[in-house]
Amino acid sequence: MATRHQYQFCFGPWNISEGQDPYGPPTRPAQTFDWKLRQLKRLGFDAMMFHDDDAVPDIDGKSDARLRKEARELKQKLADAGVAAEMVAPRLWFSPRTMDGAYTSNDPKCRQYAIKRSLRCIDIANYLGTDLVVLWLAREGTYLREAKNGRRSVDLLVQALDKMLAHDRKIRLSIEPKPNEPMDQAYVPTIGHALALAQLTRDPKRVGCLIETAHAILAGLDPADEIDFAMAFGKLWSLHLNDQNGLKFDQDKPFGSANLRVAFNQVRALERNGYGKKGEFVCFDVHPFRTTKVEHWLAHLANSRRTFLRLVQKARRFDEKQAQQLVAERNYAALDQMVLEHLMGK
Ligand code: XUL
Ligand code: MN
Repeated sequence: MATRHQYQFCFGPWNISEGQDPYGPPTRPAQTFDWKLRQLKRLGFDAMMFHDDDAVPDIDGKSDARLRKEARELKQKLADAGVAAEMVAPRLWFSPRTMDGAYTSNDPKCRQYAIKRSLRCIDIANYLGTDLVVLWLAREGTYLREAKNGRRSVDLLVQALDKMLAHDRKIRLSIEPKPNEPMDQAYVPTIGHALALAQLTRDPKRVGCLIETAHAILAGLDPADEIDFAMAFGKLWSLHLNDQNGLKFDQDKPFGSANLRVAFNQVRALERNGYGKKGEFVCFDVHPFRTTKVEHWLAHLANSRRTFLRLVQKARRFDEKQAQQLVAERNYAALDQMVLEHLMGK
């Protein structure tokens, strides 16, 4: 272990959310973007991540010139605040035109819209000074398998990625896999799928991935193994740490909230691979509990960052020599208890 470096932290405007769920309305009033930006800095974060329409609201109704103007104004605002833009992600799940999927929609006009919107998202990334575009392929899948042709969907995904790679020779695409929700079954459920898809594109070295803890757990995988796998390929370009209590709706709990040991092992994986050394950010895709009062509205972000930093200390102080000794003796019962004792502390 022992690659010691400072981590840089990030969240998105949507992570200071208002509490609505499929069964009920918001429980907190909306806050302005400027307020969120001030809180980000105050909490010790370094960067903000964006959906295209977080950066330029109502993007579909705006001309390219207007888009450029608003994105540049935002860039200035971020520079004044000393905050970097980490990435921009096209919101391809909200419009009526992405109801049946974006790049894999059965309607060619809708597919065209999705690609055009993605190219505009790349333009925004350029204006904001980041080369990273994140693709959460929210509706690329099916509610019923007979509705789409799986093989054709792979071809359509590759065609869409190729158009984005051709649009800008510097942009990097980070695929954020998720196995389900909103779809019953998604076409790109794991990091293995994302990296395999990258190989089919015109420029595989510019297609990488983003791991979200909750999404890996929803796929029945250990997020630490997903981190090691992606980093073995040099392809982990962003990270959404959070937590998830088993196979149910996407919970976006604070980091470590459901399973501290799983969180510890993610930090160990990041440490051993040197995540962050090339400027990658640790982002927390966490949400406040619906019950959260306005005065406690930022606790999930501050707590996730604190837990992460405490787990970095725990990872760095873990007695590797003793652990390796127990591994050599195949005494996994003692190793198991050693980890628990380490996490519980004195
Ligand atoms: C969805 C999710 C998104 C992406 C950004 O589950 O995690 O917020 O991270 O589009
Ligand atoms: Mn996410």
